[in-house]
Amino acid sequence: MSPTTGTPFDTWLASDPEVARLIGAEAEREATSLQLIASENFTSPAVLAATGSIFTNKYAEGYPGRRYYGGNQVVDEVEDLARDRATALFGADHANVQPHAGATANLAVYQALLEPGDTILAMRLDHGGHLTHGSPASITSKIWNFVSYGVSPATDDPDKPGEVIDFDQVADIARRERPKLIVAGSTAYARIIDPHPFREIADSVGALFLFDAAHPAGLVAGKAHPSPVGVADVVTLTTHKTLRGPRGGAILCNAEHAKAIDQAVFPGLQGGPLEHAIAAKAVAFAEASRAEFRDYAAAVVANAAALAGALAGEGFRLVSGGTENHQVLVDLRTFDAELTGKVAQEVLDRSGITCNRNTIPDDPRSPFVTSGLRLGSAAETTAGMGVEEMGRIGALIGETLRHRDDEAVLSSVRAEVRELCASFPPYPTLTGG
Ligand code: DSN
Repeated sequence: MSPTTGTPFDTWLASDPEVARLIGAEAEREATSLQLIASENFTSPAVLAATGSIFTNKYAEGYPGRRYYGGNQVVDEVEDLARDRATALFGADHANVQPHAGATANLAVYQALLEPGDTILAMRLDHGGHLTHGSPASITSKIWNFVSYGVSPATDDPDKPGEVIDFDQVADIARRERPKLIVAGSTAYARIIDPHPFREIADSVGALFLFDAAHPAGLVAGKAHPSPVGVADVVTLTTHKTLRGPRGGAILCNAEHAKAIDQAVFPGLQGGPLEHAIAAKAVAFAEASRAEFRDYAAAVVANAAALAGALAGEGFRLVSGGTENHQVLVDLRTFDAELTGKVAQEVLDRSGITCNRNTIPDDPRSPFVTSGLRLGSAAETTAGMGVEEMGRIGALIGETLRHRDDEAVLSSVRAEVRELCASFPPYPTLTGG
């Protein structure tokens, strides 16, 4: 049953049975398999409703009170609401809620603060950085000069396993390269990122400091992680990962950079804002300001730790020895030297366990193949799973990968996954589950 069942969407979609069928099929997939991609979540029905609202009809180039088209009285109210809720939630001076994605938000910040050719110091992609942190495949590396820092080497000491951001290295490279901007943040890093050492290093070389909080935004909002707001000059986020809102981005900054950031987003980079997504961002910011969201953020972290513990028990090596956020980064090589991330992802998919392959620090395999898997607890925590279920999921992952050529085992795991998911439907109020 689709999450739109019983809502007006269901009636409206009757005119397009093909798309209606696909929405139903995706709803079925999401409800009957485990969603462990660290950058995904299940939004609330309210976020879904706002995303599907008639704000999608309206052109609104510009900002509240300064639009290029008429008829924006209501849109102005909704965008102001989203901005006010974002600044209140994160304690920021200014919010721009128009970026279509986290990647666009980062591009806008570079454009606002830098000149083409300026040097940016950011995290290495193969150590957990993002494409917009200077990947050769990204436009960012064609416009700006990126230099990168990484994590420390892995050790055999369980008390100091390494693979954490090496601040001595960050400081050394900053002194040598004199970047105009230092970027903190990652897509595959299971530890808390403390903004303060980055601030000190940035100040020591006269650099600006961007904290890309795409992944931990919800953990920051839910007070499970330290806030970079007020420490970094600018903070970018995505609204759809741990923050549990609609797909999109946002930028928070101090008053000094507000005008430049706004101009960089529009007209610098984007045209008309997606006001239906902005309405949904407003809903998500309000939801994340409630007391329950703090419980949620704490549960996300506890669940990731439980999943990490279960996976370690199955014989997997965990990059950095464990987790302090919503992610677990698994090195498959100790479990099975022949097993690649690509094969593991595909086999787990067949068992109903959805995750993504990921490079691990200094991965000998290509980014398309990889030696690692990235898993996340944000979505299934929303569905109501707890540490007990995470233990069961860790065991199911071990069983699947240990017997990956045995169809009977894969079918039996698939059945167990269905049973587990049936007890934790992501949209119980809409599907009657
Ligand atoms: N694709 C996002 C992630 O999975 O982390 C980053 O852009």
